[in-house]
Amino acid sequence: MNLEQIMNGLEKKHPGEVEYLQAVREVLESIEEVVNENPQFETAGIIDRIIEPDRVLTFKVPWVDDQGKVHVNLGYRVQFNNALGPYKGGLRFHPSVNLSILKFLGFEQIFKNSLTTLPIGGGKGGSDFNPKGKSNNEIMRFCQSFMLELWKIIGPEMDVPAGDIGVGGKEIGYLYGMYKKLRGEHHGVLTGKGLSWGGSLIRPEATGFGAVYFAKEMLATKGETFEGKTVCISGFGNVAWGAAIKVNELGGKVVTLSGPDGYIYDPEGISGDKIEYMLELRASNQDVVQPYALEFPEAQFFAGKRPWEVKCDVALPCATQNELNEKDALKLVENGCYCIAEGANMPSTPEAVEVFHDKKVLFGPGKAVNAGGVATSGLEMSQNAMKLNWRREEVDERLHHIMISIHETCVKYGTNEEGYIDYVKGANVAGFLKVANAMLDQGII
Ligand code: NDP
Ligand code: 2IT
Repeated sequence: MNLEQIMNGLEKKHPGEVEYLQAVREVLESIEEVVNENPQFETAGIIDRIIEPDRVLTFKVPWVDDQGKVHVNLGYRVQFNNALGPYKGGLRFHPSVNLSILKFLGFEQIFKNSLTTLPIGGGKGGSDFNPKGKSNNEIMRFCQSFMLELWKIIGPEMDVPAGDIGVGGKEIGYLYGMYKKLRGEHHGVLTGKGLSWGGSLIRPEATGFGAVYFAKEMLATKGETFEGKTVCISGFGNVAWGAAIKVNELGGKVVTLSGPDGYIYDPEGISGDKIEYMLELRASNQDVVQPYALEFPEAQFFAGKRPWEVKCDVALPCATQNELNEKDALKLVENGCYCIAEGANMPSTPEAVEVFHDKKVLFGPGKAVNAGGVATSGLEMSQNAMKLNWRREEVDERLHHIMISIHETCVKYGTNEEGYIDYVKGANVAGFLKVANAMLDQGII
């Protein structure tokens, strides 16, 4: 496999799709060896086929605001690869959304979903719609208009969307309502549904819980636990919230959270009511964390900065892509942080990942660490298919086992001769092999 030739070709075909090209390069770099050892992959054109999505749907989403003004946003669904099962992956509503970001997320999702042990392929979608400051009625009208196009290409055995940034339980409800009306059927076409109409217990917490279960396994390789550890978290969304709850449960102390406006440092620890306050901040749709420091005066707000300058043992980036750069990575390690587990998708830049690997600290990439969210979506699909609901403990136990199993897989495929675990390599190689072998079995399609 000639990596540079493949990347040059891809750059020519998709100029400027920075995030997508970044994600493809990262995966190809770590699977190069295993591809070269398996000439059957080359013969079947696996790499050329896996790096391009099966199809991309782009559509316009017109909607009317509360003042009667018409707006038009762009909607997308990227169906990347369905070798292992129906396309599966979230919908992101954020003004930064473009095709490159959704292709990067869809590509990552293939390998993440493969790691979960469940039969799900990879996809992603979303819109450049900005939910910030919108009323519930505006969000509802937008979701309904979005679904008027999306419903044509999704279905419980075809493509099963879920939430991501800007898409939580409320949006899934509006999307599901419109789908049900159009299709005239009540089935598990979206995950993250409300509990009384097909949702699974633990799904809202699952990504954050899963990330902390994974980090717990990482710490265990050093004979350590979360007990007494200081933890920096970024973001204040769904993933950050779940992670903060679980870190507290395991005896750790969360001292930061962040938003686009800056970060909060709370030396007394973000626990109990303070975690629930995060939900209020998110629900306000205002995109700011500063009010936390007014509500809890022991906390400080640092405008326009990221939390990576705060001394900690464990860092959990849970906001968005490329939010932790080389300088941040050096600062974290210099301050004694030795375990970084990515709750978000690709939050660390390639240069930051290089720092973590050079300094031989524990570094878990998003596609392994945050796989608990989609894994629990998979469990929601199973419950929908069986038309029953598992108990909270049952879902949590399955999630916990899945995260332990993903960690074991990463260790198996990522441990080098010196005993250092390269979790990036482990996750990419294991995720890839399963999909590549399924593609071989299914012929050139
Ligand atoms: P939420 O919308 O609940 O929260 C996202 C957080 O990131 C918010 O704090 C948000 O603030 C912030 N954020 C988003 N974009 C930017 C940006 N460009 N710059 C700075 N901050 C930003 O989303 P989730 O918690 O669901 O998602 C967080 C991360 O976890 C994402 O990378 C997502 O892909 C990933 N993830 C989510 C899963 C899930 O099940 N929800 C599963 C696996 C991964 P704001 O909105 O104000 O900009
Ligand atoms: O990035 C992700 O894995 C998600 N946003 C969750 C996807 C899902 O289908 O639950």
